[in-house]
Amino acid sequence: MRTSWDIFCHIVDNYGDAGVCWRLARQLAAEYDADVRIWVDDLTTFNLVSGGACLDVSAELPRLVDGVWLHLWSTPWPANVLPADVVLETFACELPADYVGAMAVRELPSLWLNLEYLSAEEWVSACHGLPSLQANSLQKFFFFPGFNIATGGLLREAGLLQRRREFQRSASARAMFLESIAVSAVPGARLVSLFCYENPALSSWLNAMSAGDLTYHILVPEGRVVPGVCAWLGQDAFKFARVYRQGNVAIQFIPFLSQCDYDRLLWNCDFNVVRGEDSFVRAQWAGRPFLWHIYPQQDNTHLIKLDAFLSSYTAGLGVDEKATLVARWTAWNSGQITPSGGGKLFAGGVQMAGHAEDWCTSLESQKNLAQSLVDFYQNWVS
Ligand code: TRH
Repeated sequence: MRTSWDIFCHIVDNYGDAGVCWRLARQLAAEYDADVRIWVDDLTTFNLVSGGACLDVSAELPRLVDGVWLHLWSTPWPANVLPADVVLETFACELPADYVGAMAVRELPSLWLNLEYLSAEEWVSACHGLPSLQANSLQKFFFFPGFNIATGGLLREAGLLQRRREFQRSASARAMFLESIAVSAVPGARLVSLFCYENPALSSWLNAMSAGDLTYHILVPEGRVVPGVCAWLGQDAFKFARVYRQGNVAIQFIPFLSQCDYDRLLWNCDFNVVRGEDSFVRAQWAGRPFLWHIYPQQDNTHLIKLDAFLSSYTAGLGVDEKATLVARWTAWNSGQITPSGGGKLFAGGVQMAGHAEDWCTSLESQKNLAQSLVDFYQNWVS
């Protein structure tokens, strides 16, 4: 019997909530023969991230897309929905009360999991998989993605790294991809993708790169950093495909890509600036040096998360490389001007490129998040 899954996705802001849920839903359906429904409360954002899964957002739902039933999470909650075997409440979104009530009265109650935010902090391993008793006698389990085997792991589709490595070995595949997004690489330039939040220090970093001795070709997908980049270029607006030059920096704006194409962009670039959660993970699977713009939180609590990741990520680096990387990531995330040597910021260097691949390989031996969820359910049932 196929296991049924309901994934509840409340889109708080940006694209990460939709990005994580959609990726996971498709993987469960494609690789684990699961019957998956995804309940989404903001179809416009979801549409963008899912590459147009519901193109006409007003069209009738539910609809089967990539093996997943896409539903609108509407209020009031429809009375006739029977809960699934496994219920994923993502990022602490609150499930409809009627649905929770129905979970409790199933013959075998649903397994209720709260899929948490990603963090490398130490306490995560201790809390992963812990139950919390709810008012209706159901248990809710905290499920933490993470970077070690005591956590639920990271989202990683079957064969992803093999596809990535083949792509990176094939000059023609890389060239064809760039052509498909109307980018012609500037000869001799380091290719960089820039997907981050607004940053008061952006212009100081771009100044340093443009005055440095390396050449950069920076690709900027549509998003929150675009106005800052336009301001640095002295442009009120931008045109896709046009190459804007300033000193040693060439900049091109590109449309928001499908998740698959965004992966290829990361694989193609020598250096990636990523943010939030999902693009941060995909940059690690790309095996290329990167800079993480962490999602800013109140009272700078995000800096604790940043330090936790840095201490794992830099563990295999030499003292100097570690100090440089930590200084740059911390400065970027604190909105400070680029530390000295900023012109080489995105170069990475051979050593950093090797480190990024080693890090990816070390994570590869971990169970992926979808598999961990499936195993958790199997253990719970038995
Ligand atoms: O967009 P993000 O900042 O998202 C989130 C949310 O803010 C969320 O509330 C918060 O909890 C979380 O960060 C930490 O960054 P993220 O997570 O990287 O999500 C971006 C998604 O967009 C990811 O799935 C990749 C995808 N993407 C594309 O599909 N195409 C693109 O061209 C780009 C640039 C991104």
